[in-house]
Amino acid sequence: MSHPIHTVTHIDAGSHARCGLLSLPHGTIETPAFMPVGTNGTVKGIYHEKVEQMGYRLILGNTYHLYLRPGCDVLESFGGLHAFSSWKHNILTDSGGFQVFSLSKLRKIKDAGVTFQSHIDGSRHAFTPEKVVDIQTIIGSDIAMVLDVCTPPDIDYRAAQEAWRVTKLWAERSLIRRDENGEKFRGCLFGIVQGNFFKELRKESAETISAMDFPGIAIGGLSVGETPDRFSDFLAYTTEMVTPEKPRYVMGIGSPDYILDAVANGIDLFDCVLATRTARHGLLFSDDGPVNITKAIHEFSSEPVEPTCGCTACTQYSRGYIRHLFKAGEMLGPMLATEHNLMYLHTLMERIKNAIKNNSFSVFRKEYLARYYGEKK
Ligand code: PRF
Ligand code: ZN
Repeated sequence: MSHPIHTVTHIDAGSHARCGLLSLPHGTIETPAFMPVGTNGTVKGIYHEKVEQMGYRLILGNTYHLYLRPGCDVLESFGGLHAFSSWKHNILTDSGGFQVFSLSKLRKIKDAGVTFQSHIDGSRHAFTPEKVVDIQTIIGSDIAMVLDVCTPPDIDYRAAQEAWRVTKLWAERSLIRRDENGEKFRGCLFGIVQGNFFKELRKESAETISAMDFPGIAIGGLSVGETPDRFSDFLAYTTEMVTPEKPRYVMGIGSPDYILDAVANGIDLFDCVLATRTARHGLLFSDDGPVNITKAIHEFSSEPVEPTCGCTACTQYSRGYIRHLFKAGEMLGPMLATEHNLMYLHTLMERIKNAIKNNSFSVFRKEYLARYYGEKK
Protein backbone atom coordinates (compact mmCIF):
# COMPACT_ATOMS: atom_id res chain seq x y z
CA MET A 1 0.00 0.00 0.00
CA SER A 2 1.07 3.58 -0.73
CA HIS A 3 2.08 5.34 2.49
CA PRO A 4 -0.06 8.32 3.61
CA ILE A 5 1.22 11.64 2.27
CA HIS A 6 -1.35 14.03 3.76
CA THR A 7 -1.92 14.90 7.41
CA VAL A 8 -5.01 16.88 8.32
CA THR A 9 -3.98 19.37 11.01
CA HIS A 10 -7.29 21.17 11.56
CA ILE A 11 -10.94 20.87 10.49
CA ASP A 12 -13.11 23.99 10.53
CA ALA A 13 -15.90 23.83 13.11
CA GLY A 14 -18.65 25.00 10.76
CA SER A 15 -17.82 23.31 7.44
CA HIS A 16 -15.80 20.47 5.91
CA ALA A 17 -12.91 22.89 5.23
CA ARG A 18 -9.59 21.51 6.45
CA CYS A 19 -5.94 22.47 6.77
CA GLY A 20 -3.19 19.94 6.30
CA LEU A 21 0.36 19.14 5.29
CA LEU A 22 1.11 17.36 2.04
CA SER A 23 4.46 15.63 1.96
CA LEU A 24 6.01 15.40 -1.52
CA PRO A 25 9.49 14.52 -2.91
CA HIS A 26 10.46 18.21 -3.32
CA GLY A 27 9.13 19.42 0.03
CA THR A 28 6.01 19.78 2.17
CA ILE A 29 3.02 21.86 1.08
CA GLU A 30 0.44 23.51 3.31
CA THR A 31 -3.09 22.71 2.19
CA PRO A 32 -5.55 23.84 0.96
CA ALA A 33 -3.32 25.00 -1.89
CA PHE A 34 -3.81 26.56 -5.28
CA MET A 35 -1.37 25.39 -7.98
CA PRO A 36 -0.38 27.77 -10.80
CA VAL A 37 -0.40 26.19 -14.24
CA GLY A 38 2.87 25.93 -16.14
CA THR A 39 1.77 23.87 -19.14
CA ASN A 40 5.09 23.92 -21.01
CA GLY A 41 7.31 23.90 -17.93
CA THR A 42 6.87 27.65 -17.42
CA VAL A 43 4.11 29.64 -15.77
CA LYS A 44 3.42 32.00 -18.68
CA GLY A 45 4.71 35.55 -18.30
CA ILE A 46 6.52 35.24 -14.98
CA TYR A 47 9.94 34.10 -13.71
CA HIS A 48 10.06 30.91 -11.62
CA GLU A 49 11.85 33.07 -9.07
CA LYS A 50 8.77 35.29 -8.60
CA VAL A 51 6.43 32.29 -8.35
CA GLU A 52 8.76 30.90 -5.68
CA GLN A 53 9.08 34.23 -3.82
CA MET A 54 5.30 34.49 -3.58
CA GLY A 55 5.40 31.19 -1.71
CA TYR A 56 4.26 28.68 -4.31
CA ARG A 57 5.91 25.29 -3.90
CA LEU A 58 3.84 23.20 -6.31
CA ILE A 59 3.15 24.06 -9.95
CA LEU A 60 1.54 22.15 -12.80
CA GLY A 61 2.91 20.87 -16.06
CA ASN A 62 1.12 19.00 -18.84
CA THR A 63 2.16 15.56 -20.00
CA TYR A 64 0.41 16.10 -23.34
CA HIS A 65 2.32 19.31 -24.15
CA LEU A 66 5.70 18.21 -22.79
CA TYR A 67 5.51 14.89 -24.64
CA LEU A 68 4.80 16.69 -27.93
CA ARG A 69 7.36 19.43 -27.22
CA PRO A 70 10.24 19.25 -26.25
CA GLY A 71 9.64 15.46 -26.22
CA CYS A 72 10.75 12.68 -23.89
CA ASP A 73 14.22 12.36 -25.45
CA VAL A 74 15.08 15.97 -24.55
CA LEU A 75 13.55 15.71 -21.07
CA GLU A 76 15.39 12.46 -20.42
CA SER A 77 18.72 13.87 -21.55
CA PHE A 78 18.34 16.77 -19.09
CA GLY A 79 17.37 14.37 -16.29
CA GLY A 80 13.72 15.46 -16.04
CA LEU A 81 11.70 18.65 -15.95
CA HIS A 82 13.12 19.98 -12.66
CA ALA A 83 16.65 20.07 -14.06
CA PHE A 84 15.48 21.17 -17.52
CA SER A 85 13.39 24.10 -16.26
CA SER A 86 15.36 24.85 -13.07
CA TRP A 87 12.16 24.85 -10.95
CA LYS A 88 13.39 23.55 -7.58
CA HIS A 89 10.08 22.68 -5.95
CA ASN A 90 7.24 20.26 -6.64
CA ILE A 91 5.67 19.62 -10.03
CA LEU A 92 2.30 17.98 -10.67
CA THR A 93 1.68 16.83 -14.21
CA ASP A 94 -1.76 16.30 -15.64
CA SER A 95 -1.98 13.09 -17.63
CA GLY A 96 -3.25 14.39 -20.93
CA GLY A 97 -6.66 12.88 -20.17
CA PHE A 98 -8.16 16.35 -20.43
CA GLN A 99 -5.85 17.94 -23.02
CA VAL A 100 -6.27 15.13 -25.55
CA PHE A 101 -10.02 15.67 -25.31
CA SER A 102 -9.94 19.45 -25.42
CA LEU A 103 -7.04 20.24 -27.76
CA SER A 104 -6.22 17.42 -30.15
CA LYS A 105 -8.01 16.39 -33.32
CA LEU A 106 -9.29 13.01 -34.55
CA ARG A 107 -9.08 11.29 -31.18
CA LYS A 108 -10.27 7.74 -30.87
CA ILE A 109 -10.72 5.93 -27.56
CA LYS A 110 -10.37 2.18 -27.24
CA ASP A 111 -9.77 0.05 -24.15
CA ALA A 112 -6.08 -0.02 -25.11
CA GLY A 113 -5.74 3.77 -25.01
CA VAL A 114 -6.39 6.88 -27.04
CA THR A 115 -5.03 7.87 -30.45
CA PHE A 116 -4.97 11.53 -31.43
CA GLN A 117 -3.49 14.12 -33.72
CA SER A 118 -1.21 16.81 -32.30
CA HIS A 119 -2.70 20.33 -32.14
CA ILE A 120 0.77 21.62 -33.06
CA ASP A 121 1.61 19.85 -36.34
CA GLY A 122 -1.14 17.28 -36.92
CA SER A 123 1.22 14.34 -36.27
CA ARG A 124 -0.40 11.12 -34.99
CA HIS A 125 0.20 9.74 -31.51
CA ALA A 126 -1.14 7.16 -29.08
CA PHE A 127 -1.41 7.38 -25.30
CA THR A 128 -1.96 4.29 -23.22
CA PRO A 129 -2.30 4.46 -19.43
CA GLU A 130 1.09 2.71 -19.19
CA LYS A 131 2.81 5.12 -21.58
CA VAL A 132 1.45 8.12 -19.68
CA VAL A 133 2.90 6.77 -16.39
CA ASP A 134 6.22 6.19 -18.21
CA ILE A 135 6.27 9.75 -19.61
CA GLN A 136 5.59 11.18 -16.15
CA THR A 137 8.37 8.97 -14.78
CA ILE A 138 10.76 10.61 -17.28
CA ILE A 139 9.40 14.08 -16.47
CA GLY A 140 10.10 13.32 -12.78
CA SER A 141 6.65 14.46 -11.63
CA ASP A 142 6.16 14.77 -7.87
CA ILE A 143 2.47 14.15 -8.45
CA ALA A 144 1.56 12.20 -11.58
CA MET A 145 -2.00 11.75 -12.79
CA VAL A 146 -3.57 8.68 -14.38
CA LEU A 147 -4.93 8.81 -17.92
CA ASP A 148 -8.71 9.29 -17.70
CA VAL A 149 -11.68 9.97 -19.94
CA CYS A 150 -13.08 13.43 -19.25
CA THR A 151 -16.56 13.95 -20.74
CA PRO A 152 -18.67 17.02 -21.63
CA PRO A 153 -21.78 17.81 -19.53
CA ASP A 154 -24.40 16.93 -22.15
CA ILE A 155 -23.88 13.18 -22.71
CA ASP A 156 -26.35 10.41 -21.84
CA TYR A 157 -26.04 7.80 -19.08
CA ARG A 158 -24.69 5.05 -21.33
CA ALA A 159 -21.91 7.26 -22.70
CA ALA A 160 -21.01 8.40 -19.17
CA GLN A 161 -20.99 4.81 -17.93
CA GLU A 162 -18.73 3.77 -20.80
CA ALA A 163 -16.28 6.63 -20.10
CA TRP A 164 -16.16 5.61 -16.43
CA ARG A 165 -15.65 1.93 -17.34
CA VAL A 166 -12.59 2.88 -19.43
CA THR A 167 -11.34 5.31 -16.76
CA LYS A 168 -11.49 2.53 -14.16
CA LEU A 169 -9.71 0.04 -16.42
CA TRP A 170 -6.97 2.60 -17.11
CA ALA A 171 -6.64 3.41 -13.38
CA GLU A 172 -5.96 -0.27 -12.61
CA ARG A 173 -3.37 -0.54 -15.36
CA SER A 174 -1.71 2.71 -14.28
CA LEU A 175 -1.10 1.30 -10.79
CA ILE A 176 0.45 -1.85 -12.23
CA ARG A 177 2.82 0.22 -14.39
CA ARG A 178 3.73 2.48 -11.47
CA ASP A 179 4.76 -0.56 -9.47
CA GLU A 180 6.64 -2.06 -12.43
CA ASN A 181 8.62 1.17 -12.76
CA GLY A 182 9.83 0.68 -9.17
CA GLU A 183 12.53 3.10 -8.04
CA LYS A 184 12.48 4.98 -11.34
CA PHE A 185 9.08 6.43 -10.41
CA ARG A 186 9.66 8.71 -7.44
CA GLY A 187 6.40 10.62 -7.33
CA CYS A 188 2.87 10.02 -6.09
CA LEU A 189 0.34 8.70 -8.59
CA PHE A 190 -3.16 10.14 -8.10
CA GLY A 191 -6.36 8.45 -9.29
CA ILE A 192 -9.14 10.44 -10.96
CA VAL A 193 -12.87 10.20 -10.24
CA GLN A 194 -15.18 10.60 -13.23
CA GLY A 195 -18.87 9.69 -13.72
CA ASN A 196 -20.12 12.79 -15.52
CA PHE A 197 -23.31 14.30 -14.01
CA PHE A 198 -24.89 11.07 -12.81
CA LYS A 199 -24.89 10.58 -9.04
CA GLU A 200 -24.92 6.80 -9.26
CA LEU A 201 -21.78 6.83 -11.42
CA ARG A 202 -20.10 9.53 -9.33
CA LYS A 203 -20.69 7.46 -6.17
CA GLU A 204 -19.33 4.28 -7.72
CA SER A 205 -16.35 6.12 -9.19
CA ALA A 206 -15.49 7.99 -5.97
CA GLU A 207 -15.70 4.81 -3.88
CA THR A 208 -13.79 2.67 -6.36
CA ILE A 209 -10.95 5.14 -6.95
CA SER A 210 -10.75 5.90 -3.18
CA ALA A 211 -10.31 2.19 -2.39
CA MET A 212 -7.50 1.68 -4.93
CA ASP A 213 -3.83 2.05 -3.98
CA PHE A 214 -3.54 5.76 -4.86
CA PRO A 215 -2.00 8.11 -2.26
CA GLY A 216 -4.21 10.97 -3.51
CA ILE A 217 -7.55 11.34 -5.28
CA ALA A 218 -8.58 13.86 -7.91
CA ILE A 219 -12.11 14.75 -8.90
CA GLY A 220 -12.27 15.22 -12.65
CA GLY A 221 -15.03 16.05 -15.08
CA LEU A 222 -16.30 19.10 -13.18
CA SER A 223 -16.20 22.70 -14.40
CA VAL A 224 -16.52 21.47 -17.97
CA GLY A 225 -19.29 23.89 -19.00
CA GLU A 226 -22.08 22.95 -16.56
CA THR A 227 -24.02 25.63 -14.63
CA PRO A 228 -22.52 26.88 -11.33
CA ASP A 229 -25.39 25.22 -9.40
CA ARG A 230 -24.72 21.87 -11.02
CA PHE A 231 -21.00 22.26 -10.37
CA SER A 232 -21.66 23.01 -6.71
CA ASP A 233 -24.12 20.14 -6.31
CA PHE A 234 -21.81 17.54 -7.90
CA LEU A 235 -18.72 18.88 -6.16
CA ALA A 236 -20.37 18.49 -2.73
CA TYR A 237 -21.85 15.10 -3.58
CA THR A 238 -18.62 13.66 -5.01
CA THR A 239 -16.23 15.06 -2.39
CA GLU A 240 -18.24 13.45 0.40
CA MET A 241 -17.78 10.06 -1.28
CA VAL A 242 -13.99 10.43 -1.56
CA THR A 243 -12.05 9.09 1.40
CA PRO A 244 -11.01 11.86 3.85
CA GLU A 245 -7.76 9.99 4.54
CA LYS A 246 -6.18 11.01 1.23
CA PRO A 247 -5.54 14.47 -0.25
CA ARG A 248 -8.45 15.54 -2.44
CA TYR A 249 -7.77 17.54 -5.59
CA VAL A 250 -10.43 19.08 -7.82
CA MET A 251 -9.04 19.57 -11.31
CA GLY A 252 -9.35 22.79 -13.27
CA ILE A 253 -10.98 25.27 -10.91
CA GLY A 254 -9.46 28.57 -9.82
CA SER A 255 -11.87 31.49 -9.51
CA PRO A 256 -12.21 32.81 -5.93
CA ASP A 257 -15.88 31.73 -5.68
CA TYR A 258 -15.20 28.16 -6.90
CA ILE A 259 -12.11 27.91 -4.67
CA LEU A 260 -14.21 28.85 -1.62
CA ASP A 261 -16.84 26.31 -2.62
CA ALA A 262 -14.21 23.59 -3.02
CA VAL A 263 -12.51 24.40 0.30
CA ALA A 264 -15.88 24.38 2.11
CA ASN A 265 -16.39 20.81 0.90
CA GLY A 266 -12.98 19.61 2.08
CA ILE A 267 -10.89 19.91 -1.08
CA ASP A 268 -7.14 20.27 -0.50
CA LEU A 269 -5.75 21.09 -3.95
CA PHE A 270 -6.88 22.87 -7.10
CA ASP A 271 -5.35 24.32 -10.24
CA CYS A 272 -6.58 26.50 -13.06
CA VAL A 273 -5.31 28.47 -16.03
CA LEU A 274 -7.91 31.14 -15.25
CA ALA A 275 -5.67 33.37 -13.09
CA THR A 276 -2.83 33.46 -15.60
CA ARG A 277 -4.90 33.32 -18.80
CA THR A 278 -7.35 36.08 -17.91
CA ALA A 279 -4.43 38.17 -16.62
CA ARG A 280 -3.05 38.23 -20.15
CA HIS A 281 -6.35 39.73 -21.27
CA GLY A 282 -6.29 42.41 -18.59
CA LEU A 283 -8.63 40.80 -16.04
CA LEU A 284 -7.30 41.22 -12.51
CA PHE A 285 -8.69 39.71 -9.31
CA SER A 286 -9.68 42.02 -6.47
CA ASP A 287 -11.75 41.77 -3.29
CA ASP A 288 -14.46 43.69 -5.19
CA GLY A 289 -14.57 41.15 -8.01
CA PRO A 290 -12.59 41.00 -11.26
CA VAL A 291 -11.26 44.33 -12.57
CA ASN A 292 -11.03 44.74 -16.35
CA ILE A 293 -8.03 47.04 -16.47
CA THR A 294 -8.52 47.85 -20.17
CA LYS A 295 -11.77 49.75 -19.46
CA ALA A 296 -11.89 53.52 -19.91
CA ILE A 297 -12.80 54.18 -16.25
CA HIS A 298 -9.22 53.32 -15.27
CA GLU A 299 -7.59 55.79 -17.72
CA PHE A 300 -6.95 58.52 -15.15
CA SER A 301 -6.89 56.30 -12.05
CA SER A 302 -3.82 56.71 -9.87
CA GLU A 303 -5.13 53.99 -7.53
CA PRO A 304 -3.50 50.56 -7.26
CA VAL A 305 -5.42 47.55 -8.61
CA GLU A 306 -5.90 46.12 -5.11
CA PRO A 307 -4.62 48.27 -2.21
CA THR A 308 -4.11 45.26 0.10
CA CYS A 309 -1.97 43.34 -2.43
CA GLY A 310 1.80 43.23 -2.10
CA CYS A 311 2.66 42.42 -5.74
CA THR A 312 4.81 44.55 -8.06
CA ALA A 313 1.75 45.88 -9.92
CA CYS A 314 -0.06 46.99 -6.78
CA THR A 315 2.93 48.42 -4.91
CA GLN A 316 4.59 50.26 -7.81
CA TYR A 317 2.05 51.11 -10.50
CA SER A 318 -1.33 52.75 -10.95
CA ARG A 319 -4.40 51.34 -12.67
CA GLY A 320 -4.00 54.08 -15.29
CA TYR A 321 -0.44 53.02 -16.13
CA ILE A 322 -1.25 49.30 -16.28
CA ARG A 323 -4.21 50.11 -18.55
CA HIS A 324 -1.83 52.08 -20.78
CA LEU A 325 0.55 49.09 -20.98
CA PHE A 326 -2.31 46.87 -22.17
CA LYS A 327 -3.57 49.45 -24.66
CA ALA A 328 -0.05 49.90 -26.07
CA GLY A 329 0.45 46.13 -26.33
CA GLU A 330 3.43 46.26 -23.98
CA MET A 331 4.67 42.94 -22.55
CA LEU A 332 4.93 44.42 -19.07
CA GLY A 333 1.12 44.65 -18.88
CA PRO A 334 0.44 40.90 -19.02
CA MET A 335 3.52 40.23 -16.87
CA LEU A 336 2.32 42.54 -14.07
CA ALA A 337 -1.23 41.21 -14.34
CA THR A 338 0.01 37.60 -14.10
CA GLU A 339 2.08 38.38 -11.02
CA HIS A 340 -0.88 40.18 -9.46
CA ASN A 341 -3.39 37.36 -10.01
CA LEU A 342 -1.00 34.73 -8.65
CA MET A 343 -0.14 36.90 -5.65
CA TYR A 344 -3.83 37.60 -5.09
CA LEU A 345 -4.69 33.88 -5.05
CA HIS A 346 -1.74 33.03 -2.82
CA THR A 347 -2.87 35.68 -0.33
CA LEU A 348 -6.46 34.45 -0.61
CA MET A 349 -5.26 30.94 0.32
CA GLU A 350 -3.44 32.39 3.36
CA ARG A 351 -6.65 34.15 4.42
CA ILE A 352 -8.62 30.93 3.92
CA LYS A 353 -6.17 28.88 5.99
CA ASN A 354 -6.29 31.44 8.80
CA ALA A 355 -10.09 31.41 8.76
CA ILE A 356 -10.12 27.59 8.95
CA LYS A 357 -7.69 27.61 11.87
CA ASN A 358 -9.92 30.15 13.66
CA ASN A 359 -13.05 28.08 12.93
CA SER A 360 -14.50 31.05 11.09
CA PHE A 361 -14.30 29.82 7.50
CA SER A 362 -18.06 30.05 6.81
CA VAL A 363 -18.20 33.66 8.01
CA PHE A 364 -15.11 34.51 5.98
CA ARG A 365 -16.62 32.93 2.89
CA LYS A 366 -19.95 34.70 3.27
CA GLU A 367 -18.36 38.11 3.80
CA TYR A 368 -15.84 37.58 1.02
CA LEU A 369 -18.52 36.60 -1.51
CA ALA A 370 -20.86 39.46 -0.51
CA ARG A 371 -18.12 41.91 -1.45
CA TYR A 372 -16.91 39.93 -4.48
CA TYR A 373 -20.39 39.82 -6.05
CA GLY A 374 -21.22 43.38 -4.92
CA GLU A 375 -20.74 46.52 -6.93
CA LYS A 376 -18.14 45.81 -9.66
CA LYS A 377 -15.37 48.37 -10.08
N1 PRF B 1 -9.20 15.11 -16.08
C1 PRF B 1 -7.89 15.45 -16.23
N2 PRF B 1 -7.48 16.73 -16.19
C2 PRF B 1 -8.42 17.70 -16.02
C3 PRF B 1 -9.77 17.42 -15.87
C4 PRF B 1 -10.21 16.04 -15.89
O1 PRF B 1 -11.38 15.70 -15.76
C5 PRF B 1 -10.43 18.65 -15.73
C6 PRF B 1 -11.88 18.89 -15.58
N3 PRF B 1 -12.18 20.13 -15.01
C7 PRF B 1 -9.44 19.63 -15.80
N4 PRF B 1 -8.24 19.05 -15.98
N5 PRF B 1 -6.98 14.49 -16.41
ZN1 ZN C 1 -1.38 42.98 -6.83
